[in-house]
Amino acid sequence: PRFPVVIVGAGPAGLTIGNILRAASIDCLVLEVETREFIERRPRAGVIEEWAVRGLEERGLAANLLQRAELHTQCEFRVERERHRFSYTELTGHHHFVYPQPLLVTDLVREYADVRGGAIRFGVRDVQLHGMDSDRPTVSYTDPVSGQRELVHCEFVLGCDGARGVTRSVLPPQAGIARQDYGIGWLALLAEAPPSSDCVVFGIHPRGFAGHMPRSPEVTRYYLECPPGDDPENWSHERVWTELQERLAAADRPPLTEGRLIEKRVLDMHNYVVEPMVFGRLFLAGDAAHLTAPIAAKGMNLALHDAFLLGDGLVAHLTKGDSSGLDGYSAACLGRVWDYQEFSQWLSDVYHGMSSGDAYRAGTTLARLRRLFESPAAAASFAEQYLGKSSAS
Ligand code: RFL
Repeated sequence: PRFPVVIVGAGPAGLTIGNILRAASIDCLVLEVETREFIERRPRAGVIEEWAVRGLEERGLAANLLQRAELHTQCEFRVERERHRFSYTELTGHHHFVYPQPLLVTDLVREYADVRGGAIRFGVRDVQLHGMDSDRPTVSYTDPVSGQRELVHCEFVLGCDGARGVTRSVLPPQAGIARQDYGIGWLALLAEAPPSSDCVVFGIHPRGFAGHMPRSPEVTRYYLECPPGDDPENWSHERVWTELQERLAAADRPPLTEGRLIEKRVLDMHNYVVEPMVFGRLFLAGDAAHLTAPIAAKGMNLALHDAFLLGDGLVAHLTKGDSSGLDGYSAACLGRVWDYQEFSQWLSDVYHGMSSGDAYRAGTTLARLRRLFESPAAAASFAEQYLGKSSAS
């Protein structure tokens, strides 16, 4: 078979690009290693920035999101049992949307496969790329039903297969990959419990960072800083709730509402950036190209940003012969990527300074927080970065 574009990975990046291509009647094939049921349920991100929602809306992909997402206008820091509200919408006029990633993926896959008639294969095995530095690239994979190897001829391959995918592995050894490791773990939890506050809460505590993120009226995401590589089995129900109660405590608030833990995973906080994001006919997008630890909730937003630029660039190239978008793709993405990486690093220092065991870092962390609460200029700068650059490019 022959498709102008093969997309490896049906996450937010791959599916958004597929939808943009189908809207321009360009044929593409999406190859996904998991089943459809699995990707429609995989819990992950929740926070989507305003410009990203606008970008989805302009491409006809935000109808359910706009009906069902919650709007967030403020967050709260809890430090030394005191609460500090931070109303970023008051400062900027902008807000966050909260819409669980599985719901967005469900919307995108329905629109792509069932409405726009895009081709997609689930459960494929052993995807391999060939000839990315030629003008006749091919992609091969094992079909899960027949067990046969299939070979697809194409013009472009899009590596949208996330942090653990295979497409990045065909980059030549001289490709630049910048890496950074915080040496910190986060226990990522989903609790069957209503949120205990109307907004995101950050607990900055000598025992370690803790986060509270409302996801829906029934489900709340929590994070607990832990050693990197820690075993989730070390974290019993009792231990999790004791630590959350302590690290998120505020003198004037009742204890958190507890509930059954339905997800418990340890994430090692690390980052990488592939630069440039293009190798011959292979274009990387989303987590395949750059990972930001979920510290600042930026990963899916960056994936969507790449997807808009790459989708639009491919449409211009394939329908009008205008390759300016594709030529400028990597540089246009990396501006935002590095901006968000830097913010994530700044925020990591704030979240983890108190628990670093280093009195000097603890002191500078408290100074940063005081500046944020007391200086309008510092507050405005934080709000701008927390919300993400508002223009879509
Ligand atoms: P995805 O979503 O990982 O999708 C990649 C897809 O490729 C498939 N795949 C393959 N397919 C074929 N062949 C192979 N060899 C393949 N290998 C993998 C995978 O099955 C999958 O379906 O990448 P994409 O599209 O780049 O999207 C990136 C986002 O998913 C990611 O950045 C966010 O989830 C990060 N993130 C957050 N981002 C935000 O913007 N806001 C948040 O609030 C936020 N919270 C989070 C997060 C990530 C988290 N985890 C689990 C790391 C919270 C958590 C806990």
